[in-house]
Amino acid sequence: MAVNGKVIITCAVTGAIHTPSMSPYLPVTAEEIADAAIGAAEAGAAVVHLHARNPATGQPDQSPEAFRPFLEVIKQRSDCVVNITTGGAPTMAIEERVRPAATFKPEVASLNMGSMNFGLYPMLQRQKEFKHDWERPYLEGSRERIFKNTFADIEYILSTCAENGTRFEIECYDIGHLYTLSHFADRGLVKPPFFVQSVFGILGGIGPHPEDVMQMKRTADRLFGDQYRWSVLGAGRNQMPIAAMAAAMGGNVRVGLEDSLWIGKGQLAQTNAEQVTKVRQIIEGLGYAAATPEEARAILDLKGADKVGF
Ligand code: KMH
Ligand code: ZN
Repeated sequence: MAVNGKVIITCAVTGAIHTPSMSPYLPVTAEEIADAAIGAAEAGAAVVHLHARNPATGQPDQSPEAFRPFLEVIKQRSDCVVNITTGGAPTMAIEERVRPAATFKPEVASLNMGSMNFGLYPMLQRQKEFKHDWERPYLEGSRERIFKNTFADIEYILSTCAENGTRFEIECYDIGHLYTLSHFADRGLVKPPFFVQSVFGILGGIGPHPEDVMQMKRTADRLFGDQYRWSVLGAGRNQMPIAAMAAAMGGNVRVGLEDSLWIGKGQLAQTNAEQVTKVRQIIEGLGYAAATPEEARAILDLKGADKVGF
């Protein structure tokens, strides 16, 4: 499935799962996010998946104004594919979540394929001290919070971005989400090739067992045949094992501090680029090569960096 032996590495540099007290290396300011994205691209990531944070508190911030400064810098300094989150954070309303993608019309935006529990609270077991007031309630609140992505929410994102030529990183946290994608494909609301990002190891979604990875791929193969491009991400300590498993099966991979703060057991990653370098070594060890941004654009049928709104 790796097209011409090329594997697309996506790097998700900060996200909305981890909080600043968990790692001093988590990018927070626009400058840190831009540097992290550019460093990841230089290390071999063809795609950077981006969230924004409040520079003072590190709280997820989905205002277009928070995205603009790093989008402009990344565009000046790198030809990587920019992918803007529409997931934002589970605390946000759908109208707020779609605004950066609607405003900046990126080549790729994320699209989450189902409502689910999204358990961040187990991280409270190792994180006892917090720098900012919002962090503990944010993690604690995930016990009863739903990451809401109803059919209407998905339709709302698709229709809001419909005229922009943006394609989607379709986040599937369970087998059922593949069937939801199939439903939207049948209705003609998403067009192939589908960039399916299968997510393993989030508490509330499918687990990280090799059988889970296999079943995700088998089901996607059956539903979409050659009409999709498969990518995986493993949360936390599952990041590299899942990437290795999927790369060996011809899949594409996602790494980055959004998904895991670690580079080894008990060892924090100091940069996103470190994780990209590590996964690139795995890919090259298997006899594949990291796709360049231009190769990724061809594989995913993207509109091109000259057609974005930033
Ligand atoms: N945080 C990841 C598990 C999004 O931004 O739309 C999935 C994600 C969601 O990246
Ligand atoms: Zn994300």
